Amino acid sequence: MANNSTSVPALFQPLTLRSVTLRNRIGVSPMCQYTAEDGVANDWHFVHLGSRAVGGAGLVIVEATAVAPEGRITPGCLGLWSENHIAPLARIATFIKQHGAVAGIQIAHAGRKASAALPWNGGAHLSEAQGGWEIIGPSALAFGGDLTKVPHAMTEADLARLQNDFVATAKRALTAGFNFLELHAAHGYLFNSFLSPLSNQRTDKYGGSFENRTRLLLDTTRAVRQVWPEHLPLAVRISAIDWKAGGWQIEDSLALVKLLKAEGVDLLDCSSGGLVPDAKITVVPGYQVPFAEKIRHGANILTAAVGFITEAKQADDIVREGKADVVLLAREYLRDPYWPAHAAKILGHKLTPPNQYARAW
Ligand code: 531
Repeated sequence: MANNSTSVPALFQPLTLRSVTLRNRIGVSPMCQYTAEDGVANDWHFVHLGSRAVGGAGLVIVEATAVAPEGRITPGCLGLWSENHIAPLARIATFIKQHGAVAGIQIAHAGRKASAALPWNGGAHLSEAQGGWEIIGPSALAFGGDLTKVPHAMTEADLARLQNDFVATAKRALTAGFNFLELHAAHGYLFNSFLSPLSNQRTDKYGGSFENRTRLLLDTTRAVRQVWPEHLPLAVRISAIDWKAGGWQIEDSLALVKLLKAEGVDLLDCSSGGLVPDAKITVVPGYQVPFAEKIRHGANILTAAVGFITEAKQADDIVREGKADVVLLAREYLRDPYWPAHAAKILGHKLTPPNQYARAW
């Protein structure tokens, strides 16, 4: 098949976000590696992320990277709360870009889900004696299950500090050379826990009404947008629904996303769940794609679909049918760093391999 714009599969068509062009619609979803020390990236992160750029991804997003030490999910999570964190991330961002991908980073605060053990050590909350720390959240309500610690309800001073931490971290991400920034507002972490009435029982201007529960995320997005350059794209990941009666629903997401768009958010990364341990989720292939589709059409914004996307045709259909603009692969990318090359073959498309691999692709 001729390699021109009419015959290039939707999955392999470029996408321009502000001044940045993704060579295709395939992204590496931010995936925790639990392998940092004091938040500092190392050779594991370099190889993990670098090999996926070499493998043909259009976008490589560095895992949830904490804006403050107490915002890490586990002691092994990445951070960017100090100048010392910049250099090893800069090496990674440079390599990703050298190999033709957009270098993204997701910045995050884990809120009441912070201070947990590594997953391969059980993932339960760690006491201070075990190397854990005090946690914060909207209200003094524990997540539940193995995450039994009760967060300290944030004061106005804590909220101001949090916003400053996001702004300072966004600036450091820019210094490190990233050209795509994502705010993590999903999966029950700090922003998500403010959004949902199940975790936010505040009675001040950050709790109660929809307007109050969305205030922290919207104020922080506005502050970050002011320091994140106009020519670079900003994304937000949300949990489109809590999968729980009385919780955050898709209509809430639509209303929030319209407001985020007005603050200069370019791409909405649509996940779900993670807010409460007893959510009833039916996980089937592409189970979150309908959220990306509803938000794309209902809020008129570019979306990324994530969650159980594994097959080339499935991914191509999502983009071609206008359900999402980008597909983010997570677990499938842990199995196959060369997924784009394999998908291209299946879809009858020719990728330009790196020179070093040209005789094999
Ligand atoms: C998986 C997850 C997906 C959907 C809901 C809850 C959890 N995650 C996401 C993570 C870390 C570990 C597992 C993050 O978002 C940082």
